Amino acid sequence: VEVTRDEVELPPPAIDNRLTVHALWPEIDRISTEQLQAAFEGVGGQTGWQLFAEEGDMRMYRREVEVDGMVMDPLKAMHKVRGVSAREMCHYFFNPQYRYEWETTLETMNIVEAISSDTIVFHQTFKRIWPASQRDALFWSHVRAAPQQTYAVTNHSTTNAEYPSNTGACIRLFVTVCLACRTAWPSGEQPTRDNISTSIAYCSTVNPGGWAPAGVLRAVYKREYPKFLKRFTNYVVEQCRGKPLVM
Ligand code: 16C
Repeated sequence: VEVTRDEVELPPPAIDNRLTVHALWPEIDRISTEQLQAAFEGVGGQTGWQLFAEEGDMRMYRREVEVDGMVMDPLKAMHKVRGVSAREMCHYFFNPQYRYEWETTLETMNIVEAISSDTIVFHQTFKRIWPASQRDALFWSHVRAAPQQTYAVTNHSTTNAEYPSNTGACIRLFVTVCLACRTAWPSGEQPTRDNISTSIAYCSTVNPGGWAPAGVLRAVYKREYPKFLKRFTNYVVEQCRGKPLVM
């Protein structure tokens, strides 16, 4: 069997055993499992999610949460994309070599620790939101396969003595993000680019880590989250065009 370069780099279908011996493994496994489970839970009825953006198949919901006057609104977005698989989606979201091409909030990205083929620790700085101070984040990122043609990437803040927080110009923010994707196609058929569709659930909670004006912050995320999800999904569709489908 000939394996193309792209296939080699795609997220592995099983957990990399270099991860399971790492000190972060119990936390990574627990949070990734919780996030993936919550990602596909509904948003209707008494769940408290309020719709704030809608375009085509994309819907974005938030819950208003403030702690000591700081906005920490959880976000949940649902989308559906045709012609690309869950594995391909997660490949482009996880892999640092593509990040500057779709991530518009980014100023810098550094790999702090490459733990395994499915787990990397990143340090990122973000564009400044006036009039707040610039932010940075230090987080692990883990990609995994799950039953029912599902792949998910979970990002969650961590600490590292070599990357202390709040020492320079940046205030450290805290994130928990999950991009969960599930691919379906008509029963009785083989999956192809023409008949697959991938359901996406993107969940994000950002704790700004220090003072930032609530009104500005809500206005920024209402604009930036839809922009991110549209741009990222279009980017993956473009990247996959004309390439063999990888499930
Ligand atoms: O999930 C996304 N990206 C991943 C790979 O980078 C990763 C990143 C998570 C960080 C999310 C926090 C981003 C804070 C950006 C603040 C600066 C925005 C400036 C834009 C204006 C020019 O999981 C995709 C992330 C899409 C982020 C959309 C923006 C969300 C803003 C939330 C409020 C942040 C509070 C900042 C306090 C000043």
